[in-house]
Amino acid sequence: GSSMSSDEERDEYPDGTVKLRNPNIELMDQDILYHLALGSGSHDLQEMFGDVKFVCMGGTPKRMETFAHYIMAEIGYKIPAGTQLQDISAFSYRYSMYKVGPVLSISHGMGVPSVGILLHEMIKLMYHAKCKDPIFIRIGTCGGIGVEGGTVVITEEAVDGLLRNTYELSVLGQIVHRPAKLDKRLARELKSLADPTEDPYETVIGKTMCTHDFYEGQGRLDGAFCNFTESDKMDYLNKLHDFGVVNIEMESTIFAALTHHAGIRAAVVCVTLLDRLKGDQVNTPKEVMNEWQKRPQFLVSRLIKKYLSLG
Ligand code: R2B
Ligand code: URA
Repeated sequence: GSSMSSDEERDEYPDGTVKLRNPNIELMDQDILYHLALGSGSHDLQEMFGDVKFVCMGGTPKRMETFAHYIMAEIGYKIPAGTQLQDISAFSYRYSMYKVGPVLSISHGMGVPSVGILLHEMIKLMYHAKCKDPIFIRIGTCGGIGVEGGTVVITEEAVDGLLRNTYELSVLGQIVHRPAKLDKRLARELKSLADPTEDPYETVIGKTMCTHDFYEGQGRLDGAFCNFTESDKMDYLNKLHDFGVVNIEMESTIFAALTHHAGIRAAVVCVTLLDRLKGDQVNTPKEVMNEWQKRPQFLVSRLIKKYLSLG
């Protein structure tokens, strides 16, 4: 897009539409987006989604429904009187998707495989709908490292469990690596929208570690299994801390890698549910956690409003 700096090469058509790096798709007479309950043959995807500018994703259907209603009020979007926001992907029974004008709010489930399937289909949806310069943002939860519960963390770089800035998968029996790059400028812009005097919590920017497991994979002592000691755990978490890792979650590497590969600007904004240097169990009261989960939404809403008023 026009706002790209030259050092971050991304593949994108000059008009801002999303490039599919797969020659097979345009040769197919229709493309079924199975997990979204949508298809290029059964739906007019350009008519339905052509105006989308922001694709917001988060783990749970409830949070993303709440975000859809919140952003609707924030941007002053009106739906016809007497109608309600509908879950567009209800009949997939997999993900929930809400559309509020230029904003999509979609649940992605837990972990790399779940968000990966969704990303393939969302990137293809952007392509079929001919969306221009869409921005993808993950609004999530995470465990913090050395920050208080309720802190908002913007990811500057996603790393895997071996601290590599990459997404690794096997394809046809071979290991493939994709750089887990996020848009640094977008991350800084989000940080600039935090309000250190008004927001009663901190917003920080740092590295995010993405794991394939919540328990052993995140160095927890409280899973069904544990073959390491408390001091092994603390050595590891301290090493992460020294490396600049501020939070741990389960989707950021693939989210960064697939959006980057598709030439889509993307950001990850999560709220910490606890400080992993102090414990493993998530024991904050539900009401408090629900309040905390709105914090990334506030930040992303400020970004969306800023971009929409720029026209
Ligand atoms: C954060 O929270 C979930 C695990 O509890 C997972 O989806 C993640 O990244
Ligand atoms: N999500 C994670 O992946 N880890 C945590 O510790 C909390 C939420």
